[in-house]
Amino acid sequence: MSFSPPVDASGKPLTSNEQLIKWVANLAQLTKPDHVVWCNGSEDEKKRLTEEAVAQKILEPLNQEKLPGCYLHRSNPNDVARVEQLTFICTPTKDEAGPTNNWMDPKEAYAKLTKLFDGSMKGRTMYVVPYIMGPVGSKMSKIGVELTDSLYVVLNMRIMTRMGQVALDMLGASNDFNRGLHSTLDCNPERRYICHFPQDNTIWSIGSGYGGNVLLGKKCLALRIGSYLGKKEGWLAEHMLILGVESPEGEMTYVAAAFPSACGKTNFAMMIPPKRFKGWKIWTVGDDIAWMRVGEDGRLYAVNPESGYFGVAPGTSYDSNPTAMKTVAHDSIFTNVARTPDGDVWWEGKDGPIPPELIDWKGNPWNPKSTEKAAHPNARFTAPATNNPGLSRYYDDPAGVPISAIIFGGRRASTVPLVMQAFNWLNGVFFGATMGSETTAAAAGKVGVVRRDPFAMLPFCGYNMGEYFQHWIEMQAQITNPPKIFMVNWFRKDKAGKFLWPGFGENMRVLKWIVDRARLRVGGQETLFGWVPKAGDLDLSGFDVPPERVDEATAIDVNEWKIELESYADFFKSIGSTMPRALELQRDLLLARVNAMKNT
Ligand code: OXD
Ligand code: MN
Repeated sequence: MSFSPPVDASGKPLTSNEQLIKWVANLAQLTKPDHVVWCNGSEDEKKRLTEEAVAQKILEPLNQEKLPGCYLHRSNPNDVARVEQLTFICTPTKDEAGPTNNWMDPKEAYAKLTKLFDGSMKGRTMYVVPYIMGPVGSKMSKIGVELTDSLYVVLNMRIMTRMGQVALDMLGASNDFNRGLHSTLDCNPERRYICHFPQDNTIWSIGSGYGGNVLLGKKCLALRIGSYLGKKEGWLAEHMLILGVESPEGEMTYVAAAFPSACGKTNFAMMIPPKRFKGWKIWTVGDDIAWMRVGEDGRLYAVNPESGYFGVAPGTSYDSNPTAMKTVAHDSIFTNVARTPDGDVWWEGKDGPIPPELIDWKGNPWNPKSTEKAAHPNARFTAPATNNPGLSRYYDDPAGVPISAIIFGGRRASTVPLVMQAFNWLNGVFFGATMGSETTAAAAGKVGVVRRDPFAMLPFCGYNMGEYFQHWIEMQAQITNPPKIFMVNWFRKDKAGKFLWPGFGENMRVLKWIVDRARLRVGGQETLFGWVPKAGDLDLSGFDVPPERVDEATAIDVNEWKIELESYADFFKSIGSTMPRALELQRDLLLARVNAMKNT
């Protein structure tokens, strides 16, 4: 095998970056592929690789009239989701990874995985996938190169990142790139590891072919390594959507929001305001990840490092998210959805009647009497951002968009009001650090148990969680013109267990209050825990929910909050010695106030 500088299919050199070429050569020597193919990201290359994927039965063409440019992939049934128990942060000491991460000694991890990678690509092709996370040419962007033996990964990375020559050009001769190595190996959970080496800006992933385990730009680089780099370099890598709210007068306000999985982040990022909000428009900048830096004007600016959506298909419909349905209608890859006899896709919660016969996600015949789901609950679509009819025209802006409000949310049946604004930055960090969500029937274990998921980053923070909290606290010194911080809860229930708030497009009413608060032009009611809208502050015109229910959704119950605050004690303790005192004192102060109130 030759390791001379790479050329593309037409013989044109792709790069002369010696460090990169040497690194690829070393890993090719280890993994021993039959061929090494450097990807340039061109349309021709996409066509050729897609044809190869079809020939190898990695992709199945769908009905090209109904879904032009769309393909179906069925993963190994043992490989359908991120594997948190097999995801490791490999830092010199365990304390650097902290109590919320699995830790492995870097020497041990390299030794163990080197054995597994040895010869892992024999008989296969190694694809060299250079990519940019973030807009081309932005100082907020980062470059990665993923070496993979999976065509599925290449074609997904092509959608999810700015991939190919553009990344090599931006990298130039620099050695500053994330080094990613991935092999599907034999897709055996016994030999599956997702290892991050933050100090080396390196990710090694083996034994899986699915989503967040293998599309290394996404959770691995943009969040785990990204959060580590953010701490080191003074910025924030967050599990947040970014959207722009445009008023009928053309005023634009940008908001970033963190919600744990299954709380409707993609829906919120693509929201269609209800009829009452004629002339209002929501523009999507991103649906999953935000990288935020302080600009010269002291404001926080955000870019979406991704260039596509890797969204959960089940539950997505013209009813719940018409924008997403339009976005996935062409040039998209569907993973583990069901297929109709005429080559359309289907999943539970899609519009229209349930088809009488389908091929399920495992490739078996399915009918409505079948006891198993037709689509896997974590079935996904991979769609280019540019397909989104509501894509912000600033989504690709190297400067990012200025953030006026940050929202933290969770799924809570009680206690947490529909919306509440923090008094100040530290109080907002406290909101983020204490975020929680109730387990649903979809997950194994007891239903309705609150799980703490600070900043929705529990599985994605690449270093010690207490130090991450501290980093958020310290960022205040840099952000002289900070966004306002809010907490929301669309999922509060009444005593009969019914949702008090309809959610979806109606969330625009809450968003409008948030925008108006951020712009200091609407009232609010001070409570012990933050500002909430008082009667008349929320725009409820044309709303068919009775006002008493809105009052119930926005109410603060001091007794519930006492239990809530007390419940933080164990969680804070579990963070250990890095838990910032400032956040513990926030809790103590609130509890003291609650107790004082109860005694009066
Ligand atoms: C995702 C996740 O896939 O958060 O975005 O799990
Ligand atoms: Mn996510």
